[in-house]
Amino acid sequence: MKTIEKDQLCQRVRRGLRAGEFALAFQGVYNVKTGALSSAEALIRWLHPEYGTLLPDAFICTIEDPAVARDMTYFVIKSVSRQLGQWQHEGRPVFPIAVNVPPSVAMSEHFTQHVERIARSNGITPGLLQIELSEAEDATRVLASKGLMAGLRELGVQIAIDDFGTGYSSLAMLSAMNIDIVKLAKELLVEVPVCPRACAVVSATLNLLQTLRLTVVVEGVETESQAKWLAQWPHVLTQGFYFGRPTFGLANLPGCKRAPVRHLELVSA
Ligand code: G
Ligand code: MN
Repeated sequence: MKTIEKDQLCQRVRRGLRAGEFALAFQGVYNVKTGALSSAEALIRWLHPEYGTLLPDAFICTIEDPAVARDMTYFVIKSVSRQLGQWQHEGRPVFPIAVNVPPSVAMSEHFTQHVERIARSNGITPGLLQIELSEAEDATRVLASKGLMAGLRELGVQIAIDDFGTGYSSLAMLSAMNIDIVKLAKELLVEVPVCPRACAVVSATLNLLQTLRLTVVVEGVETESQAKWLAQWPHVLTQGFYFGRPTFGLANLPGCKRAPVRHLELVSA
């Protein structure tokens, strides 16, 4: 995309964020064996006045712009916190929700304080938020930032590495002590369980992550045969079309009425 066009799209996205044109879809994360809901991921959608509902592919290139990255991330954190606060206020069982945060935003000044303030002002404990770091080059720098990680961990915020196994994500990241969750890239699962080589890659990775006692979410689970194969690792969590597609509104999330799986401290505003 030419620079001028991209600048215009960036400005249009920021205007759309202010104008309420963006909304969140939620996709559940389920225990592979029991099917119980464990958490969810917030996925942004643009309800474009002319083009209808747009998936991130259509506008995610704008996230390279620091202002878009900041505005979009805080929009998502605020919206998730508000919906969880409302959900909890209605007396429903709450569960953690993951937000995708570009490493540059996670490393920006006062990020931890902003997360805490947004959560508490909506009446939820910050521990209900999970931060997903995409497999970008600078994710490693976030993990190496002791001050940032300590601050987030004190709040009870869990850190996930997204799309593990593709792009910039490396095995070296796993030796960082401060990751809680690893999300396996959906690309790894495409030929499972049909192709023995694909199965060997996933199986070795799951064994390693189990040894490290990390929570694992396998993404892109689309078929029953994939789910059955993954159930060899009974603690594995899964996210994908087989268990549930992204849906608007927490109430439409399959299995949400049977949460919670975890007991978290409930706080008031
Ligand atoms: O990079 P990240 O893991 O955040 O991307 C999640 C994206 O993957 C979402 O846009 C979601 O719609 C998509 N997705 C979720 N489940 C599946 C699935 O089972 N198969 C495929 N192909 N895509 C999925
Ligand atoms: Mn993600």
